[in-house]
Amino acid sequence: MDNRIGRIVAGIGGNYDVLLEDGRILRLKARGLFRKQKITPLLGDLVTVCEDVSEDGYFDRILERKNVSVRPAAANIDQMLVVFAARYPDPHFKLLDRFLIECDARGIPCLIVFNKADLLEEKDRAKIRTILKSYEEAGYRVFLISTVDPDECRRTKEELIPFLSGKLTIFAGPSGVGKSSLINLLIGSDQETGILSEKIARGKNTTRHARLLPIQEGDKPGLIGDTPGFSSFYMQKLTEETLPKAYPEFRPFLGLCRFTNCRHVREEDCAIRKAVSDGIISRVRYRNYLELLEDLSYERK
Ligand SMILES: Nc1nc2c(ncn2[C@@H]2O[C@H](COP(=O)(O)OP(=O)(O)OP(=O)(O)O)[C@@H](O)[C@H]2O)c(=O)[nH]1
Ligand SMILES: [Mg+2]
Ligand SMILES: [Zn+2]
Repeated sequence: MDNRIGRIVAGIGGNYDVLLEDGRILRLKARGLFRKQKITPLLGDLVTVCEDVSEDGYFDRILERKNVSVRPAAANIDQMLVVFAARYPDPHFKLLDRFLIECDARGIPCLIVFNKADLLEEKDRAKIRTILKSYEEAGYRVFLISTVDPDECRRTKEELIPFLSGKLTIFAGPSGVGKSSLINLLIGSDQETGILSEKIARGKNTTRHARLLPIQEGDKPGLIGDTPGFSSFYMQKLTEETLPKAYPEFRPFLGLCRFTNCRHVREEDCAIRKAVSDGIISRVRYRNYLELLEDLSYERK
């Protein structure tokens, strides 16, 4: 019998595909104490594998997790690559902020990708660039890419691959934005992709199950996770009080408002509002903040 560490790369109806260091993938069952403790194995979990030739293989221990994300559910993530379409479906910035904030609270860094740049008309392009800049100023890496235009494809690969090398990266974002298309472009795989329903420009949830795939390009091998699209995002780790701190570009101004309990909405001598009108904090991000604040006070009621 053999005992070693592997990583869960997929879960399929009670079985798990586990990637070993030598590159083999075994389909295993879960055994062991963690099941009594109601701990569900997650994508990305490191497990101790028992490969028994006389029996089906299994794993019996889950190693301590570095972090956990809820949607998509995964563990030990080095970073999220959150994908939105620049158009079709139009980007939903509040949803993006919800996602970024929850990841920040969980200690998971995020890269932001806007796909389908080929669909932008000249005037939209300028608009989206301004918005992208506001995310860059907030400290995020932002990429505007396309998976169909050949020149853009080459550039996309060149730009993204160095960031994926040696890491476990989960691709997340709404349905139909091109997560699977991008993964196919990056690793030449054959993930199923789906057309959008025309009327509402919404994806049809083509990817049903999350799976981690090896990416060999770059300096070191990495893993990238294709996941089903989401349409909403519930922030478990956030309250009205902690929301302002969740905006990195707000942090230098917190504590400078006239009122210590300032919510930065309509209060006088508000340092955040001043930074917005001075052009230091972007209006897009501030507007998202106001909407999220409203959502949170509504969710609390
Ligand atoms: N014009 C254009 N279309 C794209 C681009 N990338 C993907 N698409 C199209 O967008 C549609 C959805 O792509 P998918 O890759 O299936 O999207 P997904 O994010 O994996 O969607 P789910 O699996 O449902 O979450 C497909 O029809 C793709 O051909 C792009 O860069 N430009
Ligand atoms: Mg997909
Ligand atoms: Zn204020």
